[in-house]
Amino acid sequence: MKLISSTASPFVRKVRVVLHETGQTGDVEEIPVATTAINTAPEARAANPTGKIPALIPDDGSAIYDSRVITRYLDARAQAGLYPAGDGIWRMLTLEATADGLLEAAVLMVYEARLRPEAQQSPDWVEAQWGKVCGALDALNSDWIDDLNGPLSIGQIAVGCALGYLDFRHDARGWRTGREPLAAWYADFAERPSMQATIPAG
Ligand SMILES: N[C@@H](CCC(=O)N[C@@H](CS)C(=O)NCC(=O)O)C(=O)O
Repeated sequence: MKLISSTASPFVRKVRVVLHETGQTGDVEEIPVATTAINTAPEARAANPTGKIPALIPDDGSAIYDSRVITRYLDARAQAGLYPAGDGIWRMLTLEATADGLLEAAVLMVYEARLRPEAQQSPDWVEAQWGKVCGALDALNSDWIDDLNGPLSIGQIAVGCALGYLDFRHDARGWRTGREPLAAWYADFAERPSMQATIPAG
């Protein structure tokens, strides 16, 4: 299998952590690309019509995207149990969506600063995105700690990668302040070998 990837992308990181946690790193050849919302790498466009990464190309050549689909595919392939059976799946997918929603807002903030000419940037829009990040952080801190402390799951991996991205790109915002339970959970989770092996760079 081939993974269209980047060491800076938190969505790719979710996939890379799942590969580590499920013992599948040796089954994947990573194809690193430099792609942005306004300058799409040809490999990303060829694998995903929206040009976004990650995209996974299994050996039969049919691409799978986005990160949520890829992680579920890899979990099924390894029968790893990162997604619960039965009704628990809905709460798990909601946790994953909370982390991904946080990430989407955090990534858009970076695009605004890096990709849009300074005169066109909107501080109000950036703060509105940060408001979404904070909403997700507050929910994780108050409603999801028991789930985060349960058996390893896709929800934990998604939240771990989201918080890692805040440290990587938005460290000055101080997301831990007033969210001690979430900060304590992340301090432990970040020590997992899968997280240490996928620390973002670039
Ligand atoms: N919902 C997608 C989001 C992926 C995404 O936004 N990836 C970013 C990199 S972190 C990207 O490819 N950006 C380029 C673009 O927006 O065209 C997923 O979970 O895979």
